[in-house]
Amino acid sequence: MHYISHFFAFNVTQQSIMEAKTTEHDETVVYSEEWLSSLPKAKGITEDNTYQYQGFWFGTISLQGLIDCQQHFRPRQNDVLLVTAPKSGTTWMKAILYALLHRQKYHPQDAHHPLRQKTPHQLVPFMELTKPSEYDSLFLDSTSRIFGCHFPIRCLPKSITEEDDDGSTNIKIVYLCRDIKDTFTSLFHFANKIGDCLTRLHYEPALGLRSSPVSLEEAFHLFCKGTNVAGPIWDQILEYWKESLERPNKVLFMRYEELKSEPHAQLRRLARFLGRPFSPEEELMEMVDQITSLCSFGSMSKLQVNSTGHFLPGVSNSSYFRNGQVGEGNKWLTPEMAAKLDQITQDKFRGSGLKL
Ligand code: PAP
Repeated sequence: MHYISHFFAFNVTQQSIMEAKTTEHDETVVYSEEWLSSLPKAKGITEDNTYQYQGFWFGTISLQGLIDCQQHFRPRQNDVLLVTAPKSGTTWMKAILYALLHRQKYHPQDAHHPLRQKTPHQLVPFMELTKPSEYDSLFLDSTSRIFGCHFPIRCLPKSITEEDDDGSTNIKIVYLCRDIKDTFTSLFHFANKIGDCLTRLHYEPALGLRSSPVSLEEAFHLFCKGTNVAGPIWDQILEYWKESLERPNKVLFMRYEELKSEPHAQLRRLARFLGRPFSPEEELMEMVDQITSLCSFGSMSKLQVNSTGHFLPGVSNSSYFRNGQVGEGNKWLTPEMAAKLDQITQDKFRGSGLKL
């Protein structure tokens, strides 16, 4: 058994990444208050407390979901796992994946398309929020199970990361990241929406979510320290980047900004990776454009299901749709904050070939 639980937030080296890839998960861990209290603990941004496990920081719910996943998840052929750091475009990519993989059954222009009735988070559940007993039952009417999560690659069970003997892979991983300053800005706003919402609803803080607003300065400090969910964000991104270079058939590395600037090209790239390229007939009937339109910010954010209610107790669905712009970080951060994030990003990614 090998743990990397005391990994230092700003110290991911090439060697540690290689080590992490061989990390064995402790099958005997039992999620409990006692076990939590054995882990390093720190303030989070969206959570009151986060806990460090295998080198990354998690809220209580995500940690419970992770342990369940490590111990009970068994992949099936055609499964897809979407991984993101929080606020990198998860909701958007969930919608795209759902529309793409179900396009035969549900035409994107269908007025009763599931994406017009349910939030992307209901159709593509977070692994963090899914009980082992639901791994199959949530997908009874579907051949493809699509899950989302914020788990670092080193934390995924081998059943997900390893390939079959013949080199084929039974679960594909789509990794989406976003400009770090924009991700932070989005996270900061989201954290304060949660605070708002919880106070309004007098919601019991059962999910461990923040119960009061956080200042820009404090959120920034915690983000740089890396004690937010799936933080340090740079380490999560870097590990998936390296894996995508080593195993391009297993991990597809995507960027929010590219999805914005060239949605059609990125959608085709995604479809090819998933083994579901658009046929000439589909191209002719402009299926790519129809999926892009259905999943666009303008279309999704206006739907009643996304602008009212809450799929997660105490968190309004509308808080997943702020404005979906590129470059917001430069508007909200002071020049010093922006420069600091740029510097950390540059230092962390140096030599990796990755630029964000
Ligand atoms: P999550 O990781 O907690 O699920 P996530 O969906 O990644 O959250 O973050 C929401 C962000 O994605 C918001 O960004 P913003 O705060 O900068 O506005 C949200 O607006 C954006 N977003 C949601 N849906 C879309 C979409 N269809 N197109 C573009 N951006 C979107």
